[in-house]
Amino acid sequence: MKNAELWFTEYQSDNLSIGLRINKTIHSEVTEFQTLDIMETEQYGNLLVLDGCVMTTDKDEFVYHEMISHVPLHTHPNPKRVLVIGGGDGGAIREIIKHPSVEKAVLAEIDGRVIETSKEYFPQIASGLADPRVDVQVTDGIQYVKDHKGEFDVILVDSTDPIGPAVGLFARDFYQLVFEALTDDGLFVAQTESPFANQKLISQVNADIKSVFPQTHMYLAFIPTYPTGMWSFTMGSKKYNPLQDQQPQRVTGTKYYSSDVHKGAFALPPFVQELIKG
Ligand code: AG3
Repeated sequence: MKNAELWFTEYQSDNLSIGLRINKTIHSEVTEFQTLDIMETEQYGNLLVLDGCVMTTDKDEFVYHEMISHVPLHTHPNPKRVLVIGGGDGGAIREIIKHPSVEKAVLAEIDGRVIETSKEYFPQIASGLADPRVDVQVTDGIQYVKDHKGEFDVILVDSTDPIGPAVGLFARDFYQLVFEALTDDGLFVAQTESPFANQKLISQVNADIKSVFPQTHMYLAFIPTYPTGMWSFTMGSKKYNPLQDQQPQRVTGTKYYSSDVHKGAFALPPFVQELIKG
């Protein structure tokens, strides 16, 4: 017989949960900002959990990290300076530095423990953090963008849900600061939750980004371990349009991203269009 049945459950809402069978808990701590747990799951390899929410797993992380990175980086014709806010596991950074044009990638993560434990237990995800072009800053992302006006071609907001340390990253004032931290033709992408589970939030975020950026575009990806599996990302852009200005694929070996997926990701089902039509 196998060992006793241990399950991790994320309660995604009052009425919804996801369960993953776990072999063991590898690490658990309460950091200055949140609870942090790492478990070994039967289905998806190692699992990173912050404040009870699935952040990433070894086996499906590629979807999220490729899609949050390669869509904006194949929209901008020549991205040189890129900033990631949050994203302490390093997955977005790993994808960003695959782009030959990138000269500098800054990670602004508020919780240094996420970075340290990811290096230890998710070495393939955190691998890019050691690259000489990468500047790791353990700092508040909001303060970081305030202090760096006009510096970045692309900014990615790889945050947790809008609770705890990430609340301020889902606010109009923050999008304004992101706008100001970008170059004149810059663009940004934020992870913006599930069109099934977070409808109000998506409508609000879309309206807020629209009020700051000349262009707002939403796209989708399928992420099996996130609430409902259907996940949205929202791009605010000063100049480039992700479809009209789409660049030929510059990175090889992607498992989810392709030029066709890039195009297709912006095709939104009518019920999703409805959420952002305001
Ligand atoms: N950032 C987005 C996680 C949101 C998932 N929400 C949830 N499980 N309720 C993930 C960080 C990956 N770099």
